[in-house]
Amino acid sequence: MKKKDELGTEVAENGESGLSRRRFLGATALAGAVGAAGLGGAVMTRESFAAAAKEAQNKIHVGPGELDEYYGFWSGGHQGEVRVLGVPSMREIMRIPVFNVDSATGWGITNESKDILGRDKTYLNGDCHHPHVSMTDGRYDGKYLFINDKANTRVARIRLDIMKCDKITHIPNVQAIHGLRLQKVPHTKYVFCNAEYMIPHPNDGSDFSMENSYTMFNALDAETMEVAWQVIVDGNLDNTDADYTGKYAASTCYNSEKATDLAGTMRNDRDWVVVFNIERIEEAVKNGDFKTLGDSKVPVVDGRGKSRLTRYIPVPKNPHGVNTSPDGKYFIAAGKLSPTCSVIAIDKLDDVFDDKIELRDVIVAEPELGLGPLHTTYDGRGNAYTTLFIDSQVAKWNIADAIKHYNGEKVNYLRQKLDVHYQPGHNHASLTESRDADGKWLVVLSKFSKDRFLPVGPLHPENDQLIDISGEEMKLVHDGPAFAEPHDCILVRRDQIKTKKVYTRDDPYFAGARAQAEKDGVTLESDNKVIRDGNKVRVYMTSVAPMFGLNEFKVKQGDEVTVYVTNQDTIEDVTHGFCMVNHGVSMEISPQQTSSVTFVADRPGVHWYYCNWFCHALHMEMTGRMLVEKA
Ligand code: K7E
Ligand code: CUA
Ligand code: CA
Repeated sequence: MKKKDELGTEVAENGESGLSRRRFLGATALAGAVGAAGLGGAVMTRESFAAAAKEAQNKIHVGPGELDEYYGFWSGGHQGEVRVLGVPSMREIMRIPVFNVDSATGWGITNESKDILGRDKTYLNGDCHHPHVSMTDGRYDGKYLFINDKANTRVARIRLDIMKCDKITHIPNVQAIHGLRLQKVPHTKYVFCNAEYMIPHPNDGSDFSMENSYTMFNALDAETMEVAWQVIVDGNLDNTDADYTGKYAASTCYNSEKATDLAGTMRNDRDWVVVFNIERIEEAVKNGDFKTLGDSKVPVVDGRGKSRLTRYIPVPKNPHGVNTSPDGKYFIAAGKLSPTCSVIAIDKLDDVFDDKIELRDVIVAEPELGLGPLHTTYDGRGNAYTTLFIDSQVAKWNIADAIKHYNGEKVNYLRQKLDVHYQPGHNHASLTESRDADGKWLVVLSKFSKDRFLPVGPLHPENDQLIDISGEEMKLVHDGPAFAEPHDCILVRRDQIKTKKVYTRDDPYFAGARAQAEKDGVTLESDNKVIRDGNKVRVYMTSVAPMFGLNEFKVKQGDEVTVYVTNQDTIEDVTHGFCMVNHGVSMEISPQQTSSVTFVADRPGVHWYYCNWFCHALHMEMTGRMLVEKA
């Protein structure tokens, strides 16, 4: 006999499922749950939390002139950028354009950015999920930040000394890079990234069947940003993380069914976490035990079935996040359609790869936490914090107690459940992905904000909530609206990042401009010259507040004009801009930087250009004229 629970899920009367009546969810229950959270109850919640928030507000107050304790790097979701916030104030400090086009800095407009974005394949959109900071010996080294682009199958690197994107790699042979994590130990040699969707090979329209489709786990060399190798897997790939020995990475798969429809992806009660043996993969590549696909030269190894390179650990059900505990002991996979998390003991992986134990023997706990567990983060004191999407909560639980409970001891591993607003995806505790996890702050990235902010029409911001986890009890202290849609963020201690105040003149960021100037016999730092090269015209000019080195230059209609501007100012914060009116041309030139932009002077007449970053009392007067002669 069946009855229905409050979400409309059919459950067994006797509850003998081994877990609870809320065991597994179907799509109908999911839809109902999200809808329910959208109805009443929210006002009560808001009021009760307001009191608690008051109490903790002193803690997050960063007064005028004071600095935040942490850098927070937020992915900009399908807006395509990375944002820099200060934590705990949650103030947005900077935006780093990556896969988008940015009018202020000229990203996507300048030659420097186009060279990075790629001249042959240019997209105007991106979809960032997972920002991660490079590591040395399991600690953030502050050198780079990496981010995925699910929309166009790319991975980008940001130089943290200047907070600009300096490399973008398009991953061949796959579609949709989703999960991304870095090798932590001995240092970030590899960027691991999951391609989510299975495609046929070759994908040339000759075969649309799923039987011949597969996807791959990818490793990029973090320095060259070239793809080092790819591993063919069974099923699809969702999220990933790496361990603290450098030997293993693990990825979740929610589509072990190889389904192309929603119901199909939920058919199996268990999918899996696939564990990659990095040493064995490197060995196979070294021994030439690989193939290549299409035009790509990337070594492709086969990790399917009973491969030596992988192990498929069965876990319930459509698992999503996988997160390594900062003590290096566990990969913890969130069950999504199961109310559980699966705790994988990393020190048992050697044995499972040597076939000394069964696949499920690596599971040392599977605590039941609530509905829709998506991601887990850690405080460095043995506690885990798992987001419950459907329950709109964060569950704090103790890993050691969960293991005892799994072994039959009567202990309660659950410490607290806190309501969040609403429907959280990732959560992220300070320094949680490193050995330095300090258990001070928890950011919960909620997908829905409903009544939390002034209404702005049908499209709502997301709500990034800051929670104080320094004590026994989690306390909500701040609501932070965010534009579409920061899946994840990372918090780094402020002393772990060292930025430049002005550019150094030998910066590789504008090496291309320097090379061209040398060919033209031009010194970027001092010359103001116009070089004609057929119908190509290169205009070199300096800028010092509040003047451009050239207040006019002359070209012919139809010329392809490249303007190079070098900012001679050495004073921190004196950034100039270059905007050519009615030409779609705009760019940033920070102190000691050179920037360049190319456009066609297609209309005769006078065309004014001006500085568009406020630099001086006479900033308005920082202008010039492009004089275009009729062809
Ligand atoms: Cu859960 Cu792309 Cu990490 Cu969204 S992912 S939430
Ligand atoms: Cu230079 Cu404003
Ligand atoms: Ca599934």
